[in-house]
Amino acid sequence: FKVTRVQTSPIDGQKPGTSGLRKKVKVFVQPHYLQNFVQSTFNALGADKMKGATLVVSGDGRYYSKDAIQIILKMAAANGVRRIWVGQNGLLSTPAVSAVIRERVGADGSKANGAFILTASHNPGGPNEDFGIKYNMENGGPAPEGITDKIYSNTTTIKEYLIAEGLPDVDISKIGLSNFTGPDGQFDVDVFDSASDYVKLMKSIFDFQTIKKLLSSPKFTFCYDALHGVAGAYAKRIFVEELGAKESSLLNCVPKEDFGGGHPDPNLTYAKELVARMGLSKSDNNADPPEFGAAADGDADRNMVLGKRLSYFDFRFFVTPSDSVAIIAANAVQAIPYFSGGLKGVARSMPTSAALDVVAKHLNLKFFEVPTGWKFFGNLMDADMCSVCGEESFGTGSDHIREKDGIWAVLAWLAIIAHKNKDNLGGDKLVTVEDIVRQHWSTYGRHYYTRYDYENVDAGGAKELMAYLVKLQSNLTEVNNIIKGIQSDVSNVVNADEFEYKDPVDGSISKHQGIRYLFEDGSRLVFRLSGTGSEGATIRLYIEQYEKDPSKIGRDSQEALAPLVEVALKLSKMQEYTGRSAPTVIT
Ligand code: VG1
Ligand code: CO
Repeated sequence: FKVTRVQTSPIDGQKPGTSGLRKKVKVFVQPHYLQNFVQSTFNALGADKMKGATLVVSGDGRYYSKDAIQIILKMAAANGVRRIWVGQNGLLSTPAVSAVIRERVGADGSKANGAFILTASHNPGGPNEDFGIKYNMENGGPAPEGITDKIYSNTTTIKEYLIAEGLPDVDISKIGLSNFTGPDGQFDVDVFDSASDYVKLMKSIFDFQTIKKLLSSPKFTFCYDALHGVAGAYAKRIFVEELGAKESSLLNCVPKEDFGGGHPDPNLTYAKELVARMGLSKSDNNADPPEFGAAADGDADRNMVLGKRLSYFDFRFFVTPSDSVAIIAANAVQAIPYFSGGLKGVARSMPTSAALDVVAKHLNLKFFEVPTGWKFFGNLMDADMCSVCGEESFGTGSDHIREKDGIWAVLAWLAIIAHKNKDNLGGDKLVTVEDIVRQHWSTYGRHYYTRYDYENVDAGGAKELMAYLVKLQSNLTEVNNIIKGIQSDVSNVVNADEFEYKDPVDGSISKHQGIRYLFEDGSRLVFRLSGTGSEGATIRLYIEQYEKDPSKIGRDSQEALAPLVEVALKLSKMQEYTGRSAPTVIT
């Protein structure tokens, strides 16, 4: 092939958000759109770095991925990249990409320098929905802000991009190596099995034998919903082939370009089939719901964990992601061989509940609070300061890679359940997910928690709401007067700020990371604008209340939080600014 320079001009709006650039497919297919972003990334990393590099290119398999992969292959070849690794059919989960960068060694001893991940994560896919792209670095984690800022600034000045002319499309459905020759020498495309590196890593972290014993116990039933995302490419290998789960325990585990028309976001609203399988309510007459249910998002970095509930009005027991990371941290050393030497530290994103803080304090662990988005955890992990971390948005993970990891989180839960039942598999009743969570609450107290999302609201109104809340903060007396007028029995706001983070490793500062109202009793209200949407603005409101009294930890969370919710909505004038009387999604 030869290298052609294509003239182009800047296209507006290519600023990467919380996790890469996410737009409607219709935007991505515009002439030069993807090419501008990819060349801007190559330029941000530096021509020297790209010459001879090994890059991974793959993603969650959503619509437009296959075309995008061929374009990136040709641009990489033209920019002097030496070889590209592609998961079969272009499929690699986000955590698997991270694992491949860190662990995989090519036949010739090569290691990856970075990756383009093609995903819009939990956003729907298809010709009328979203596509996305992000770049991950040599440590396996998302590019830090220093790089994404450079990429964005390059997109505003770009004049040309390089593309290999005469390089044929590569058949990515077949495993194997293709060699090509260009002006700089050889260029290889290596199509490899999407699952094996990741499966190998999971087997080195967990004791698969113990988990297998649990899954084969007739008392334990299991269900996993991949929502037609890329987790399906791993679920059968891990849960069925390695751990012996029944095939019927897998739901929606065939990856689809449009996620079967669904919204691949593992929460109680969108993971409908799983929720139904777990038994919606007693009237559903689902006599035997599974003991344990879990789901993943499109790119398989998120997880939702549900347990069977046999107490009052509904069957399923929902584990809040904030509790999940706290419970994993509290049990990791005993239940997961990878952590048997102890935890280096733990971390959560700012809006995530303080359940993890309490565990860190009890266990005397280093603790960090970082802005939303996984890129902030990576530095801590590279510096050996953090082993387990999580976000309220169904993201949980550890320093085995530099992304959150949906299947790892499910394995962590299975390992904990197996550990708690290790002498009990023959007994009358297993220790359940619900037992584990309630036991945790009675030791550490409970953080009632909910998140209200107002999706795709008018961007102007959303900005005004945030500006109003920032201004209001300067006068706490007024804030407390307003609150007392709404609800007399909530405690006082003692502090309010816009969250700002100074990275303890590289000293970089991230500002405007969300508005916090902190109450005397530990309750919090947090307001943020989402950085992953593709249209309009999404406001996220996070509401949290801490309860230490064991006699008060068993309430329904929406009921317990109702007074604070009312305060949050009225204080922020939510309806006035957004025109919405109710959120789009409550988690
Ligand atoms: C959301 C979540 C955040 C998460 C991010 C990427 O971002 O709130 O916690 O890290 O999505 O997750 P935002 O800016 O929309 O609130 V994923 O699974 O979309 O890569
Ligand atoms: Co995701």
